[in-house]
Amino acid sequence: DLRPIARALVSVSDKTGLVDLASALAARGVALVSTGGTRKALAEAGLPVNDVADVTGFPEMMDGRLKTLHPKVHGGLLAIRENPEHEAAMLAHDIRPIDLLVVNLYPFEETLRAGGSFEHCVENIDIGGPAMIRAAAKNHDDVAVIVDPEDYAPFLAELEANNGAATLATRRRLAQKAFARTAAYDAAISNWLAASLGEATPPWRAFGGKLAEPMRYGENPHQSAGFYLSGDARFGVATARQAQGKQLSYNNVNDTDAAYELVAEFDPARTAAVAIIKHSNPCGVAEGPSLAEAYARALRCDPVSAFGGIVAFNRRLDAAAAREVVKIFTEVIIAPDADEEAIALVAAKKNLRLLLAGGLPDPRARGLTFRSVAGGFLAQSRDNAVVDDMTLTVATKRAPSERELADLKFAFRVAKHVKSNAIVYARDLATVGVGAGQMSRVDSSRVAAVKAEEAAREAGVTESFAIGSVVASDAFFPFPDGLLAAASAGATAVIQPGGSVNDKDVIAAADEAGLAMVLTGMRHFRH
Ligand code: 93A
Repeated sequence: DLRPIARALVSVSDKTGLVDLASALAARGVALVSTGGTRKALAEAGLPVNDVADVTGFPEMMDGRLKTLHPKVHGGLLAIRENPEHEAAMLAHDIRPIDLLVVNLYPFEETLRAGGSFEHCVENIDIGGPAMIRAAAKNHDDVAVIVDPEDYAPFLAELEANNGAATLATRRRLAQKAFARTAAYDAAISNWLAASLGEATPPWRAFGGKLAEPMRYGENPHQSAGFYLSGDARFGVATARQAQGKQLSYNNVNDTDAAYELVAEFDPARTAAVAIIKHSNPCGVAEGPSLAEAYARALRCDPVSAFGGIVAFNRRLDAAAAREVVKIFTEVIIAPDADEEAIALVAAKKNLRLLLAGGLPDPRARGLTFRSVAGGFLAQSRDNAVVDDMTLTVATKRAPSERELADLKFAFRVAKHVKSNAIVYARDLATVGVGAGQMSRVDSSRVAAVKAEEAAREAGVTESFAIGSVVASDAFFPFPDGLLAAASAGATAVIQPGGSVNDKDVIAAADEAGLAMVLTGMRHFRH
């Protein structure tokens, strides 16, 4: 049985919607109590309202710093209604219950935004308001608390539907919102004080971040940085431990993350796989019968760029693979685990960092990713789409051969982890040319083709590695040019999302060039 609201304390700085709310409450016979400015606004609207000073027996004093901080107010908010002891205390001290609290706080954030002086900001720190809000929210079993004018109308509708009472579900929801408001309010005050003390308040505090590792510097030496653990499983849980090597840098962590997310696309139960990353883009990815062989094939794609790279393995690192990796300067190795012998081989390179993650991330796992923008941040769900789950449609007259199809899937898997515009040439389950981060898709196609030629030259082969390859594009070809560039470089099959208004022309051009083309219906932009 819900008790109708009989008495409300209303104390608001933002008077939006105040008179409408109070009129509706008064019409229901709710007795109103208010602080100075609020009381004045209600009296001017012709509404019956009591002054809180008459309730407390104290005048507002000290520039309004003391208005509601009194047992007659807080007792009325905190008393448990069906508790004999509380009831006795109320009786003994002439405390009357308050069933509804409507408060919005001194505009501290607005004062700050308007560039108020230090003293003016201090004066706008509300003390009595948050105290009442927290009291009422704690006692939401008996009291409803409203901190946002947006909630007035729905609340009145609720009273209408429940004979003047609010349901427990509503009171609990309002209590949650009330605590969120006081938490945000106090955070704004503490951030402002920290800034005034010359301490930067890191925004990751907002995510409950915990400093895992301070870094010497950020992306560049003049930037400061740290690696934080999010403290919220929705952002993923970092498990890697550093087995050896010097301190990780900001770029190391960023690139290692990219490397490991990419190699995790390859199920270790099916195949060994290796990814070599530079500046967060892969410069070589390959599957193989063993990690050592996969590494050799990945390295062949762009041995020049691989220098100083990050190497990720999808299986426990063995000695044969470790022996190959230490031959060239490498910044970081990451793997789920490592053999004793492999660890010893890596240990011979004092600076080389070895991270053991314990497991692989699940590419299909849901999660959130963030990026900062001026004045805020963007959040989005993780790109957890996997080519094996996509419906591939053959768009051309020629369907890909079995071998081409395997390479197409491989290439699309890799393209997901290449910055857009992404073009990936692959042959025999290894990348042979990667075009990343170009502003036009046709440029990415050209870059990837050049890379495939250079890789062949490095290997002492005259024919471009692109010949007989397949090509993946992270998004549709808007025109036939990019596709034709791939065909003339030597690719025989194409995988891309499709969905361009020019698909017809692009498909016709593919047919003309004898290409087999499959559409995924899903794109993998990555910026
Ligand atoms: O200065 S306070 O922290 N001291 C108080 O006891 C107190 N009680 C309510 N500020 C206090 N308030 C705040 O006054 C409320 O949170 C509200 O923002 C404001 C309403 O004042 P008025 O009704 O005079 O406009």
